[in-house]
Order: sequence, then structure tokens, then C-alpha cells
Amino acid sequence: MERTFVIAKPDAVQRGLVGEIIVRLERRGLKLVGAKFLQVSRELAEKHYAVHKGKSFYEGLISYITSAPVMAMVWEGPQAIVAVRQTMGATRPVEAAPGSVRHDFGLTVGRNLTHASDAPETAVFEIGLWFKDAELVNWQRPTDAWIFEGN
Ligand code: DAT
Ligand code: MG
Repeated sequence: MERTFVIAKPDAVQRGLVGEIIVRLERRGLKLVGAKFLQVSRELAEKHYAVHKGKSFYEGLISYITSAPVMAMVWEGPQAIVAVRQTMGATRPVEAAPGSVRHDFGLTVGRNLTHASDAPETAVFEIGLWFKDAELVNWQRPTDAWIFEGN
């Protein structure tokens, strides 16, 4: 089963939307296997967003993600990476599909509420960066047979 890393960013926390984001992922059928509420350090932010270093929006992105607490999570399911990105919507809220989190709650790319891993290698890197193995919970959910089947 695939795992992906998700952040409810500072704007989501400040606006009381953490529960809304969790509800949407739970309702989709994804399974929560890790979660922590934390204030992100500059060091962690720089590692997480290393791929964007040097871009025009980099400094703004680092100050945004470190500006207030976040909820960091790991979600599991078939094709979890693409499924979660779809639930979150396109990077720019005005380009995100109606019904997605970024569409339904956002307007600007600098306050787009969530992060979600974009590929299998990124997911492995980000989960390892934010969580220790012992912080991830392997658990059984009897309803899975009613949510997952084949492809
Ligand atoms: P995503 O978060 O959808 O994976 P990304 O990895 O390309 O998007 O960029 C990371 C974050 O950086 C994104 O959520 C918001 C910010 N960002 C991206 N492009 C931007 C831009 N052109 N101007 C301002 N912020 C931007
Ligand atoms: Mg990204």
C-alpha cells in the first residue's frame, strides 16, 4: 500500500481547517498512519523545500511554513500520492478543481493550505524527514475490504 506525506499548513491551522482536511482524506477512504502537530524550524523547512531553493518564491515559502504551527501527517492507501494531490487540488487555488481543498478554501498560491508529496521518491524522502519509523502506526481497518478492490 502506498504512503504519502501531507501538511495542513499554517493558514489551514489558523483558519480551523485541519479537521476539514482530515475529514476529506478519511472520507476518501485513505488511512491515517502518522500525525504530529509542530512548529516547523527553519532547518526542517529548508530541507523539506530544498528543491525550490533559489526560486523567487523560496524565502516567502520558508517564512510561510515556519510562521505558525502545522499538522504533519502520513496517509496510506492505493495510489495515495495521486489521490491526495487530487483531493488537495492544483498548486494555484484559482486553477484547482472545484471540490478540491485548495479551490474550496483558497485564493492565492502563497496561502494554498496544504502540502502533499508529488511522487513515490518524494513521499519516501518527506516521510523520512518528518517522521521516525516508530511514529508511524501499522494498523488494521476492517472496512478496507469495502474501500479497496483491484485497481
Ligand atoms: P505543490 O505544493 O502543489 O506541490 P510546488 O511543489 O510546485 O507545489 O511548490 C511548493 C509551494 O511553493 C506551493 O505549494 C506554493 C509555493 N509556490 C509554488 N510556486 C509558486 C509561485 N510561482 N509563487 C509563489 N509561491 C509558489
Ligand atoms: Mg510540491
